[in-house]
Amino acid sequence: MSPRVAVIMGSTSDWETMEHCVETLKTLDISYEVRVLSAHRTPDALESYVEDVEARGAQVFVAAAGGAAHLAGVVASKTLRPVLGIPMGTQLGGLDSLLSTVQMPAGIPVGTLAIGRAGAVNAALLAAAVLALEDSEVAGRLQAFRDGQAQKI
Ligand code: RP5
Repeated sequence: MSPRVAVIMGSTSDWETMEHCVETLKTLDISYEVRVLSAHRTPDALESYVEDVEARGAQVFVAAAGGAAHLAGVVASKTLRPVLGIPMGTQLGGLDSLLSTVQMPAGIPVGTLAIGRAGAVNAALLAAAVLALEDSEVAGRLQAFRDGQAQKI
């Protein structure tokens, strides 16, 4: 099955947070692919991957990075698909990553979520909402997720 959501993180050290994104995509039965690629350590591989996974059907990108976090912005520069950025809380409580991800200059947007686990979960839910615009089955599963959440409170 081709991945509808491409999840990219800058380091394996981001996985502890990003597994919450993947778990949420699994809960919603949305196909995904995960890669560790860095805007500064593997820039050529990152560019190739964005092109390749988009050609294979990815509709939404999720990009997570910490520190001087330019990963989401670089991904966004290479695709017209929506890019959701998640700041990792590795240093300075994640404020460095938050500002690096959210403060994109006008012209290349990154939809930035909260720092850490909340952002990871919400990126999956927001990706689902994008897909749900043209997929009523995903919309139904997203509604069921919301209903279940309301029951649990
Ligand atoms: C970023 O630097 C990664 O996204 C990670 O959040 C941070 C630290 O990476 P490691 O030094 O743990 O590989 O590029």
